[in-house]
Amino acid sequence: PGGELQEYFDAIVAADQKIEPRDWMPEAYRKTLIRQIAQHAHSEIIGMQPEGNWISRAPTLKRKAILLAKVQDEAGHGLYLYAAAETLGISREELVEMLIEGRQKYSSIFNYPTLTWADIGAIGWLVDGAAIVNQVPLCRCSYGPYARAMIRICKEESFHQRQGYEILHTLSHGTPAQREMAQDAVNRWWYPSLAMFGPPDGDSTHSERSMAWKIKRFTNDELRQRFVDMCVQQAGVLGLELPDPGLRWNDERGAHDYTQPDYDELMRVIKGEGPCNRQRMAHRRRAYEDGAWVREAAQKHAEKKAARKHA
Ligand code: FAQ
Repeated sequence: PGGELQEYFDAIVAADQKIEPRDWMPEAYRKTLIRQIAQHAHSEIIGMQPEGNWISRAPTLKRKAILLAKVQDEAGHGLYLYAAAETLGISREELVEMLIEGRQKYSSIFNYPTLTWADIGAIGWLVDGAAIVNQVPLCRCSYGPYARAMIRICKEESFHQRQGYEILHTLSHGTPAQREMAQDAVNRWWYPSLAMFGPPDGDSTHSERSMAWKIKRFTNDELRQRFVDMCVQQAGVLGLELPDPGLRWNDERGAHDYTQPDYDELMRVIKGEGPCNRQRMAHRRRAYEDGAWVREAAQKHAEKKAARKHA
């Protein structure tokens, strides 16, 4: 329908160049990007909760400072991403409201509880690890503002992963009880981390279109496989086991065979029935309501300033 404009759009995508906010784009491309970037931004903000749970209980002052900085980084990632979504013609206010009203999603992974300090290690190693595997290809996404936000985010995400890896390494080389705590955390976070990559390719409704538009560069299953292969080697160095008896190297495929996560569980968690969905949303809503006076004050201040300028 776009005729010449559509042709120009297709040529930019085919040439691996970037679509920028003022370029013409198909409505469905815009919608998909808003959906994915918003979901990504919400994940960063909701993702602050499971870790925030441990800031006051981190075992040393140094670890507390590191965790505090990490959670602040996540707030920053959320802001870069909301800003990227805003370039598509939607306001931050609308996006936040859609989250609060449950009309937009956030990642399934943040609906699981952080029961021990080792969970902070497992989140850093596995959840941030999965996030990096998913996000490095997004640095080459066809939409400029999203791709550029991803470059900064991936750099910080690499620190986050090292931070988690180091926590687990310390615990797994500590007392038997600490080792056991590290192993227990890995046991609980492994399959939910695999599920972060989304449904298997056959059930992924958006993959085909998003790949054609070069928003996604690899399918959900391709990235999941890459993550498994990476973790096997790192688990060896950590001296921890991945909780999958079916995990073994397949010479023919040049990759590890592994047990798939429970995708029915993923669907239940996405629909709001995970262990912490209600708690996460209630907390987010409360924070939004508690912040109303700040937004109102900022608005009034901006209005006064503008009135003074025109006077
Ligand atoms: N959770 O057709 P597809 C982080 C939905 S990392 C919830 O395959 P698509 C860093 C999907 O939206 C986490 N929903 O979809 C951090 C769709 O539903 P819809 C955030 C999921 O988009 C670390 C339906 O299922 N990262 O925050 C999930 O092509 C530590 C069908 O799926 C990103 O968002 C799921 N796991 O592929 C922060 C990365 N999987 O919208 C704090 C960017 C699928 O039609 C602490 N996003 N769904 O109603 C992506 O790469 C993609 O959106 C995928 C899904 C790969 C997640």
